[in-house]
Amino acid sequence: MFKRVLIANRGEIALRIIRACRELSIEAVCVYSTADREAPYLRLADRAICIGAAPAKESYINIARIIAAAEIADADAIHPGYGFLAERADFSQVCRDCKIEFIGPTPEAMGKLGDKIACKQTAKAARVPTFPGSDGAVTEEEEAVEVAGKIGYPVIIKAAAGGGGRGMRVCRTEASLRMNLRAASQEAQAAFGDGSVFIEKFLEHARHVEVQVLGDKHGHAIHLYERDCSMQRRHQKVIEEAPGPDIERRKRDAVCEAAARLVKAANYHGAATVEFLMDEKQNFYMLEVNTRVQVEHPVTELITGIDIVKATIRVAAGERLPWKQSDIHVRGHAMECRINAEDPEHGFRPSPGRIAVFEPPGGPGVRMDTHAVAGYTVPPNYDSMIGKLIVHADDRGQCIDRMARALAEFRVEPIKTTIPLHQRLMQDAGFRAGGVDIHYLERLLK
Ligand code: MV4
Repeated sequence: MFKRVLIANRGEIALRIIRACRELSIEAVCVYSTADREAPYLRLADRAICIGAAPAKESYINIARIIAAAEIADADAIHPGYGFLAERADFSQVCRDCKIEFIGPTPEAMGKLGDKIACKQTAKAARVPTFPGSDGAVTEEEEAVEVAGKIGYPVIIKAAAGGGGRGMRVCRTEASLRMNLRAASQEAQAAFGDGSVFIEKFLEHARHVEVQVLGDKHGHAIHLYERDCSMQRRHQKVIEEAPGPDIERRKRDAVCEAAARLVKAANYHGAATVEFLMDEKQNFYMLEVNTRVQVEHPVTELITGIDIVKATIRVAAGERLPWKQSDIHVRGHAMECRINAEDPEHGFRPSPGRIAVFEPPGGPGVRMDTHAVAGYTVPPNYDSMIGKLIVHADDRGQCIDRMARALAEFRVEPIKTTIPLHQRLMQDAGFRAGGVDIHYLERLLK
């Protein structure tokens, strides 16, 4: 096992990784930017090293500074968390070159799954369902028109290098496809340095269902069942839950087994999430793979009892996953509300600043993953998420009631947060019924 791990992240996930290291008797070294200098979680690390100024380019995504900090601290490994450098194959490669273990996939596995076109090809070869569409990138307008004619409109143009919904265009007619193709490619080239685009059948009323997977370095991979993340706004998830509401047993086993097959085919180790869209008949189509621990991993931890962050450290150190697939069971229902320092009353504008009152909820079945405390100042430089409220109960109805109870206990003042939005959603009939689609929240907020 590692002696010392450097955490190349900040905020709640840095704290989550510190806690995992503690329980594994590993020393935790944090890095921080000047904007996070006073953050209280840094005191829970064995050591904290300042790596630069507030802009992420000068600190949290600056590979040279992260590696320098790891060398200074003599860390054996680096945990990237999510965001920042977590899905950068070049960073995984630099870690390898510097003989520091990257706690995550190899650059080769990221290449197979992180690029959307490559991932779709890997998926097809592993008999994982994908949307019908172009085989690989389309460059010629006539080729795109031919493919669209075959699969039928509407179609969607996607950037191979895009993510989180950037670089997508829905085309409902041939004229629109012809109009959008070159613009989409130019936009992708400007945004990602890669102009490759592909097209596929567009699904109108979809749910976002994703499968948590873990792989080790010995060719073993298991899934930890699915999460439903359909409650989202502008590609930012708002609520995640597990298991997915009302998914038929057979469909669910099929999608979860497909996800495990896919990561096995890529010789993947570490945590991954395979994203799918699910149609009204509960058919699944793979979208993309996230090659990291995700924000919403705690809901899966609560229903399976598995510590996913500890598992990522153990498999990176070469340990075998101690579970067979048949050891994994789902118990009850879990839900996560992302608490953002944003004002839902005013277009979700960021609301950074000093938190004078911070009284998080507690009691049975309540977990709070946050780095915030009373007196903490939310810096304006990063993501606005200040914590996650996660609850577990015997079934979905009780889980929602428990979440409503926990939200009612929660006091954060004077900054604005998404707590009132979550309170409203816990009383919303459509949400309570279960199975909302990915456009539900945007419709509700109109
Ligand atoms: C789609 C789709 C419908 N049909 N692909 C958005 C983010 C990116 N990961 C893929 N996305 C979508 N791909 C086909 N063929 C609809 C979306 C989509 C979406 C997906 C998941 C969660 C939220 C979304 C919001 C809008 C569109």
